[in-house]
Amino acid sequence: MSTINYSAKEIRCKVVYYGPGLGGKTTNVQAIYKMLQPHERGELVSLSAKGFSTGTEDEARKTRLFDFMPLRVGVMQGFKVIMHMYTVPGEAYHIDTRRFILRGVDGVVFVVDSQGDRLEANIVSKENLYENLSYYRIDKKFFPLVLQYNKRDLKNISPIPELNKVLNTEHHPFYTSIAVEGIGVLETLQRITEMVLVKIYNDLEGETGGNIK
Ligand SMILES: Nc1nc2c(ncn2[C@@H]2O[C@H](COP(=O)(O)OP(=O)(O)OP(=O)(O)O)[C@@H](O)[C@H]2O)c(=O)[nH]1
Ligand SMILES: [Mg+2]
Repeated sequence: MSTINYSAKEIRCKVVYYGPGLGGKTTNVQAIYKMLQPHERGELVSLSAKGFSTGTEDEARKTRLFDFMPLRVGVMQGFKVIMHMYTVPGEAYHIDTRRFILRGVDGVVFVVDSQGDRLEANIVSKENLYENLSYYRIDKKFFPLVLQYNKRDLKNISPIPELNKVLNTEHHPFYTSIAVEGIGVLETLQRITEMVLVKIYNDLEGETGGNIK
């Protein structure tokens, strides 16, 4: 849920990058961190398995709690808008952490791992997202959600129409990406930002009868 601070003239909102383990959520946030100027974003805090894991490099990369980065996304009706970006740990067993991170969410980017052998993991993760949105009584019909079909550089990927058929029956906006190269990352971010801002604006207008100031 976005918060509005009238004296500071500031709106804060929350976007969560969701999806199966090792799909590319953290890579998205890292790419955004690199591509934006320091005055557009704060520091990136990553709580990964590094230091806890004795396994492979991928094991060490896995998000243990979350990644967090604040972004300055612009001004709306004279209010400065700050977006708090989070990623969840995609690994199936982090079920409680994912629910906790979703609390108060304003929008979600669902990062799909396009590899054919990850289809089932994508489906399970999307179902888990919907369960958690229901838990917070979020009406999925009006909720800002963007899909990102990631890892399009790999050979063993499913075609987009196939992915859409299985993972996007609700016709959410979708983007293709190669997050490791920063391709498609800012486009995805821009779209979810627009959708969240429109939703906040409409909600505020509803609450204030059109008199947001
Ligand atoms: N080839 C390729 N690899 C990618 C791409 N995006 C991410 N990766 C790789 O996929 C692996 C996992 O990426 P992460 O960003 O850590 O995945 P995650 O979704 O945050 O994973 P969890 O934290 O476990 O949920 C890393 O080795 C990345 O370099 C991509 O577009 N193409
Ligand atoms: Mg991660």
